[in-house]
Amino acid sequence: MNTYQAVLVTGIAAFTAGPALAHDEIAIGRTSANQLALHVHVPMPFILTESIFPDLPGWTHFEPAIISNPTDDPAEDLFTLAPDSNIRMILVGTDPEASLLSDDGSHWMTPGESYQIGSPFFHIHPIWNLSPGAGQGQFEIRLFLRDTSGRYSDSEVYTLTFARDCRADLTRDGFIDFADYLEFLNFYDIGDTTVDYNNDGMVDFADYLEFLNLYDSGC
Ligand SMILES: [Ca+2]
Ligand SMILES: [Ca+2]
Repeated sequence: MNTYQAVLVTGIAAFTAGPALAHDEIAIGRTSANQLALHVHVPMPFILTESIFPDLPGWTHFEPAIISNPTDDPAEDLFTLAPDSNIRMILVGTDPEASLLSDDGSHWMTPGESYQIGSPFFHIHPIWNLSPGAGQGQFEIRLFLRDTSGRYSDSEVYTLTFARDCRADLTRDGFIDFADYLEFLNFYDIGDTTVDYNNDGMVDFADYLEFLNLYDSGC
C-alpha cells in the first residue's frame, strides 16, 4: 500500500468510525431518456477542510460522497440505475488549484482519466483537494459520467465547485467580504455560538475582535 492509499483507507475509516453526521452527497442516476445524470443535493461550493493528512497538503476532504440515486424522483427527472450498469466518472478539467485523487489512490488525476465507481448500489468517498496556494474563491472540477455496460448514454459535463474552509467565511461562498461582516452581525445579535471564535462559550466583544482579525487576514 502506498502513501495515498493509506490516506484513502485512513480517511474512510475515520469517517465510518465517527458520529453520524449529516454530510454532503452527490447522487448519480439516469434521466427518463436513459442518459446518466448527476444531482447535487446541497448548495455549492463544497467546503474542504484543512488537510489532516501530512502527505496531502492543502485542503483535503473525502466528502462530498458519491452515491447511487436511491429512489426514483420524477420531479428532478432522476431515476435509479439498473444493477448491471457500471459507472465511471471521467475528468474533463480542473482549475489549477483543484484536484481529485485517482480511484487507486496513487496520483492526482489528469484530464481524460477515469475513476471507477462501479455498479449500484454504491457509496464512495473520493478524495477532493485544493492546493496550499489556493486563496479565496471557488475552484472547479469538471467531469462527466459513462456507463461501460452501454445501457445508458454519457452524461453532460458537470461542474463541481469547491472552496477552502475559513471561519470568517460565514456565508460559505469561498470569499471574505462585506456579506460575511453582515452575517457576523446577525449571529452576534442572537448570540449564536457559530461566532464564538475564542471558544469560551460566550459571544461577546472578544469574538468580534477575533472575527476582525480573521476578516483582515483573509483567513
Ligand atoms: Ca463569504
Ligand atoms: Ca467567545
